[in-house]
Amino acid sequence: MQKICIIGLGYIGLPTAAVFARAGYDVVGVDVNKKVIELLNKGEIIIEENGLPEVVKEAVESGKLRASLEPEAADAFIVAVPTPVHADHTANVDYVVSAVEKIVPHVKKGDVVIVESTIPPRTIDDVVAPIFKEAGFDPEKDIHLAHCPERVLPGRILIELVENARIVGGLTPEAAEKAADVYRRVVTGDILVTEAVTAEMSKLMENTFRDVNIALANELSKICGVLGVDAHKVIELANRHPRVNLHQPGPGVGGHCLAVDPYFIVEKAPAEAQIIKMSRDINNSMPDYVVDQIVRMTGDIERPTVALFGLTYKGNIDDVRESPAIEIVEKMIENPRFNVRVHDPHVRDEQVSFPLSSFEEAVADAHLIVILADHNEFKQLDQHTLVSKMARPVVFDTKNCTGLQNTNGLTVHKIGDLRGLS
Ligand code: SAJ
Repeated sequence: MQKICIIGLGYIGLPTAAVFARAGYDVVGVDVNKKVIELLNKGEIIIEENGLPEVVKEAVESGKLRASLEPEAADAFIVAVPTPVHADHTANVDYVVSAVEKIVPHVKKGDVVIVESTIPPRTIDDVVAPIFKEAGFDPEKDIHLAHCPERVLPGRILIELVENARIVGGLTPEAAEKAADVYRRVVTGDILVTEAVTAEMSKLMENTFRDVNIALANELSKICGVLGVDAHKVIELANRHPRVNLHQPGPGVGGHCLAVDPYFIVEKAPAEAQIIKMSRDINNSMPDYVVDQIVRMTGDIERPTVALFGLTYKGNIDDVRESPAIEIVEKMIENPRFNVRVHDPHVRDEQVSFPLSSFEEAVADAHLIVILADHNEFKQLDQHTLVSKMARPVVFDTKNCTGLQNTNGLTVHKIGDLRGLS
């Protein structure tokens, strides 16, 4: 096994290509984006990821990594293209299908074909294998077909690609073993071999586990809002039990994984996937819940100035995909009752369709600041500055991250702790 062809040079495919090249494989990376190909062949990239520019540059300079618009013959093929969703939340596997169709003419008997893209359960069996069958292969005998889901966290991709345990699910046991061999040269974490459909379900359940648990925390926060209890204290105390791990409530669940993957299970077993579907609904209800609380907090003011802080789906990143904060901002801007200001030190103007304010502009004469992302900048907000600059010093912290206190003229409400609200 020497040469690997990787289809899709995005957040997963590119670091994978670079890490495999560093480990000694001859890697050709394939993408439909001409600019990505041209840049990569010069050792440059457009993706932001810790340490990646250096690893890519070295791999290209050593001759182990190059890029091409077309796939070519190799010993192993790895598909790492996005799986977008349709408007009804079902998975759109068109990119996976077209990537596989593109490699088929270059695949020979005995090659390994791995799909890393997140896919609904049974996609390898019911969608990918039939493409090879159609092309005259026996997918169980002629090739080694497997699903090996990626499970890295942006910011830590280069570390997690190597250190995380990997699940390798084969269409046959032999396929799983052959695919596992591809990773063994690179991965120091455990390699866990199984069937393709089990690997598909495992990946989806990792993110579903988090989504369902966050929904439970969000439901708890609503219940505590009604009962006059501090949900954060409840979580802190309950989590002292050795086998309990309640998650944190927030303004909703964003990103392109947790807010998306559970639907791939719902799509395949809608009657059975009850908790999973309900959890999605609960998490999706949070932006409206936040806006309802803002209305409560400002009901006595004619046209309150509300400063919304943080747009990204989680803290200290610049990614606004599927962000509940964006939904909240849009709902607030639509509502003529409010004078809305939006501030996020991690987001650039061209990423959003509404104007952004500096911290000073956003805070000046505001009646309420709403924290929607746990950026470090917001964890360090200065109590005195807020009290002196705001028209009415009230903060609604939906991420429970600021550490601001209900003292010295400041009022602090939190999702999960609305005891101060009449
Ligand atoms: N969130 C809460 N409460 C919590 C934890 C998270 O409201 O207690 C929210 C966050 O604010 C955010 C969302 O959930 O809006 C998702 O954030 P995250 O950090 O949990 O996950 P992602 O989407 O950045 O990355 C996940 C990871 N999966 C798991 O941790 C199981 C990552 O390892 C996967 O590689 C990635 O999904 C993926 O590609 O599937």
